[in-house]
Amino acid sequence: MMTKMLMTKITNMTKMNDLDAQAQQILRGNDQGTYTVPTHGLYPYQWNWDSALAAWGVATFDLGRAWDELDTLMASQWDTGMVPHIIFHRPCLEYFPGPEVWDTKQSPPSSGISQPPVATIIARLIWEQDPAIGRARLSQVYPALLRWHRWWHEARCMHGPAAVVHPWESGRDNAPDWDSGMAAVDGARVAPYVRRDTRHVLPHMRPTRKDYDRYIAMVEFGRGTGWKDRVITEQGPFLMADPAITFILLRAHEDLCAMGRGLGQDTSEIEQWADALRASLPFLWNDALGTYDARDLRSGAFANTISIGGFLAYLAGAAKPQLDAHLHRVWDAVQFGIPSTDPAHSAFDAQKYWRGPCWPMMNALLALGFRAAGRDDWAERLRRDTAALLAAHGFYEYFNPLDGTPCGGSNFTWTAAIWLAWARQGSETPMPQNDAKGATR
Ligand code: 9WN
Repeated sequence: MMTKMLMTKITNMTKMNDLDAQAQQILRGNDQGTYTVPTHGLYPYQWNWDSALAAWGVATFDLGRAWDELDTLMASQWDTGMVPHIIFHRPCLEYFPGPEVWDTKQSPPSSGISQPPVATIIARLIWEQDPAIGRARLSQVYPALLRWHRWWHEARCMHGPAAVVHPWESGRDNAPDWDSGMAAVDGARVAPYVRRDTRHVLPHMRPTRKDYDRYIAMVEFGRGTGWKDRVITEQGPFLMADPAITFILLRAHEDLCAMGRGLGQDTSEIEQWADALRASLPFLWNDALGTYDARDLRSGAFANTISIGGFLAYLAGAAKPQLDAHLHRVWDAVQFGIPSTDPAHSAFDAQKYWRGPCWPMMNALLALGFRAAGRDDWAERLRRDTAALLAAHGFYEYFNPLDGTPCGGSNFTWTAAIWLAWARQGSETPMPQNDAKGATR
C-alpha cells in the first residue's frame, strides 16, 4: 500500500510536470522565431531584460534557441554601443509609445534608452550550462556585450554609479525611488496621446496619467536631441543614480571578465570599469536610512526609499548588516517573496506596478545575489516562496506580495522562464491546491 507521503510526493511531481509544461508552452507561445515577446497584447515587442530572462528559461529545453535570443537582442545595438530597451521588430498598434514616438531612426526601429544589463549575467549562466556549445556562440555575442558595457561606463557612469535618464531605463518604471526626480519633470506640454496599456490591464495596477505625461515628456526631450546621450545626461529633465543597475552592472562586469578570460581575451579594461564603479558605492549609501538608495544627480538628494534597488547589493558583494536587517523586516512583512518597495513606505501599494508588488524575476536575481554572498539558506527560502506563489497563482507579470493576487499581464515570459531556470529546482517545493484568478482583462 502506498504511504501518504509517497502519494503526496507523486501528486507534487505531477503538478511540477504540469507547471513545467505550462511554462514551456508560454515561452513557445511568446516566441516570435528569433526573439520572445514578454506577453501578447500588453507588450508586443522585444524588451531587453525580458529577452535575457527568456533566454535563461529557454536554455532549459533548447540551448541553441536561447543563444539566438541573445544574438537578436545584441543585433539591435546602436553604433554608440547602447542596446535599446525595446526593439520594434514589426509594426503593432497595441503599444504606446511606439516607434514613431521614439523616432530613433535605427534599423530595426527601437527605443532610445537601455535597460539593466542582465543579458551578460544570463550569457554566463547559459555558457556554463554547456561550455562546449557555448564557446562558439559566446564568441559571437562577447564583442557586443563588451561594447555595451563600455557604453554604460562612458554614457551613464560619468558621475560614478550607473545613472538612468528615464525611469523606463531602470526597468522599475514607477518605483517610489524615482518620485523626486519625476516631480521635476514638466509633463504639462506633451503632445496629445492615447495610452494602450490600460486597455490590457486594470488601470489601478498601472502608472497614473500624470506619470505617463512625464514619461512622454522625457521621450520628447530625447527625440529633440536626436538621441544624443551627452545632451540628454547634461541637460535632460531627469538624471538619477540607480543602485539596482549599479549592482547588476557590477555583477555583469564580473561575469563578462569570466567569459572574456574563458575566450582568452584581455579583460583589464572591464576590471578598471568595475573598480571605478565599486569606488562609487559610498555615494549611494544613505546612512540615515541604512540602505543603498537612488539619488538625484541634479540636486544630490536621496530618494529615501528602501527597495529591491538597494537589496540587489548582494549581487555585487556589497551588502552591510543594516541592509540585512531591512531585508528581513521587509521580507517578513509579506507572505510572498520580497516586495519591490518597503511595506512601511508611505507610497507602498501592493498592486501598483513597481510600488510594492513582488516580482518573481527580481526574486531570481536576488537569489543569485544571496548565493554569491554565501547565503544559500536565504536563496532557498526565496526560491520556495516564489515556487509556492507561482504554483498557486500562475505565470503572471507580478503579484500582490500580501496575498498573492496576480497582477499585470498573463502568460508572462519572464515568470515562466524563471520557473524553469530557477524556481522549480528541488523536490521540496510546496504545491498549494487553490487556483489563480486572472488579473488581465
Ligand atoms: C516600459 C516589459 C516591460 C519590462 C519593464 C516593465 C514594463 C514597460 C511598460 O514592461 O515596462 O518599458 O510599458 O510598462 O516595467 O521592466 O521590461 O515586460
